[in-house]
Amino acid sequence: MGVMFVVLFMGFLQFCQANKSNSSVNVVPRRIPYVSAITRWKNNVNFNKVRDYQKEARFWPQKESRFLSLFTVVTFPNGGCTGASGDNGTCMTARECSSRGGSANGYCANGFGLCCIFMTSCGSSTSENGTYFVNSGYPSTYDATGSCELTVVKSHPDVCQIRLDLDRFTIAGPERMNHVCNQDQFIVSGGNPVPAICGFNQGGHMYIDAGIGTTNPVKLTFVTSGNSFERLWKVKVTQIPCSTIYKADEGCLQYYTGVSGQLKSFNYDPTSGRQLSNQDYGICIRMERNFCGIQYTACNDPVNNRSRAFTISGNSNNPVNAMIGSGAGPNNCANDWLLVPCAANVGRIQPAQALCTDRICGGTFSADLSMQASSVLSTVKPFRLWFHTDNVEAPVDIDNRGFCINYIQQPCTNNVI
Ligand SMILES: [Ca+2]
Repeated sequence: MGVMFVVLFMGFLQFCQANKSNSSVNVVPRRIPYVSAITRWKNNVNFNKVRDYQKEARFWPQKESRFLSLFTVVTFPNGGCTGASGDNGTCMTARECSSRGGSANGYCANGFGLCCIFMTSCGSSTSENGTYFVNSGYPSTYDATGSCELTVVKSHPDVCQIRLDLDRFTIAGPERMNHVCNQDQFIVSGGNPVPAICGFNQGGHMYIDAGIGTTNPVKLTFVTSGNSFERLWKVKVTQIPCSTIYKADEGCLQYYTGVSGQLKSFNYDPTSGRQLSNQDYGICIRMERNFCGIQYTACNDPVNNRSRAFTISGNSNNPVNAMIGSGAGPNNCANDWLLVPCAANVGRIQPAQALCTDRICGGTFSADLSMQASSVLSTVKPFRLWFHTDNVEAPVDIDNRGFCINYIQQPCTNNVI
């Protein structure tokens, strides 16, 4: 009975210690199964986990191993967890969660820790990795005018990117004539230039360059104005240290990994989504090992008879051919375009196979001037696309949806190098 009490008591001390340090960046499991170091920690006298651990192991190796077997039972990592609600949080003690402004949402670490979720709204500031930025009144919708801002402060000077996951994102869309976001807008400031977006963007993401070292904070702002509209947003804010392998490549607003996937322009929806004006950004796809090319194909459009999965210029209420190149003629892409480096249609017959184009626009996805959609191959490395739109649509460009494109990387062979 006495041993049990000692085990539980020491376990409790260790549990507290495991959460003492702010380690949302480095999620190494903590194992601190020794006694005198804990006493030092308790008294707050020069406690240093690594140093003291090594000292203990050096002077009392047998004692060390004996206590290891007793105390490892309460070891738990102070890392990521999934709360009962499905949201992501950080595993910590109830006290620490409360003092850092989070809310406990289910257990983690076999019940020794609580999954602490950070959720905040207008007018606040956060330095917690994984904070959710939600509309006022969330999970109810918000229907009022105003400006709702979150200030994101780096959790550590080593953080150099911020990833935004648009888990919920419904605000008013762009106006009908020129597709400009002039009612509601989502604005990111303080990092690299990011185009303002609006409309429906659930499932989308953005990477914000936060600079190196201690820099000005990044600000996320939802501006809501104009007509009554049921707005809803929940943006997950993840802080990414420079040294991690999951950092996006430089200059990529969007960054995809994996051999295959799907890319969509903001506010894409085949039924009613309007392509946003004033866009200018890079979309990057990580080159997977042993893949040398990438093939793009317009997504299926389950709604329209003639696919609107790639409608960037022209009046897409009528069939519009693919347009290519950067000149100023009617079949060129001077204003709005998706840049696919040295794109060529898959299966094109020689000798034209060697020809390639860069900008694609119009109402059909193809690297040729054609009414027939085609898969398009690019072997320029790294794999990147650029999307650009100006601030004019009407009267030439009408009801364009933007793009939805599936990609699949192509293995290195004699034909794809
Ligand atoms: Ca335009």
